[in-house]
Amino acid sequence: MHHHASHYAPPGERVILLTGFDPFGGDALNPSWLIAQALHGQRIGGHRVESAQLPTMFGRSLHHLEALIEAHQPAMVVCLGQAGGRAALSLERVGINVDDARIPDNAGAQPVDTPVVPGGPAAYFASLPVKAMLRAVQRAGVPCEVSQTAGTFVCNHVLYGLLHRLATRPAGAQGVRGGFVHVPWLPGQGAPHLPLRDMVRGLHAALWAAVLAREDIALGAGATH
Ligand code: PCA
Repeated sequence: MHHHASHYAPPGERVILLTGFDPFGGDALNPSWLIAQALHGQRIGGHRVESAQLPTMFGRSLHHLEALIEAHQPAMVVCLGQAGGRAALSLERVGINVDDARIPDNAGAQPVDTPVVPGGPAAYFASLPVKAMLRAVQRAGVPCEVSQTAGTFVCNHVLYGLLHRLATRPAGAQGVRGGFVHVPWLPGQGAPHLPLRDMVRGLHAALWAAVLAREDIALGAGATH
C-alpha cells in the first residue's frame, strides 16, 4: 500500500497552520504568501506545516481562517502579513479590537473605528513565545524585532480575531497557540527589504523556537516610543 507523501498525515501528527495574504494596495505580490508557500509541508519540531492563503479583506479573511482551523485542528496558528516600511521580521505582541483602514481592502471595504468583535475585550496578547522566537531568529542571522502594534488594517483584524477565537474555544479545545509575524518588502517592492530566502530561514527558526519553548524567556525587547 502506497501513500503519496502529501496526502498521508500520520495519526496524531500535529499541524502548524501558517497563513499568508494575497497582494493588496496595488502590489503585484505579497512576500507573506511566498514565505508561507516555501514552508508548506516542512516538518519542524515534530509538527507539519500546513500553509494557506487568506484574502486581504475584512471579515472574509477571518471566516476563511476559522474554516482552516476547523479543517486542520492545528496545534499552533501563525499568520504572516506584509508590512512595507519595516526592516525586520516583526513578531507581533498584541492584537487590538479595532478596524481603522487607511486604504480600502481587496473588496473595497474601508471601515473606520469599528470593533473586530463587538463587545470583545480591548486587546489580546499573542500566545506565542515571542522572545524565544526573537532570539532564535536573531541567532539565525536574520533581522528580527518584537512589535507592539500590528496596525489597524486586515492583519490586526486577523490577529485579534484569531486570538479571540482561541481564547473562547470550548473546554477541551484549549491550548492552541496563535500569533502574527509582519514581514518587510522583497527587493523590488521598495526599501527597506529582505531577500525571500532570509525571510524563509528566519520564519523556520521562529517556528522551531515556538514549538520548542513551552514557556517564553525573559529578554528585553521593548520600545521606548
Ligand atoms: N498586510 C496588511 C494586510 C495584508 C498584508 O499582507 C496588513 O498589515 O494589515
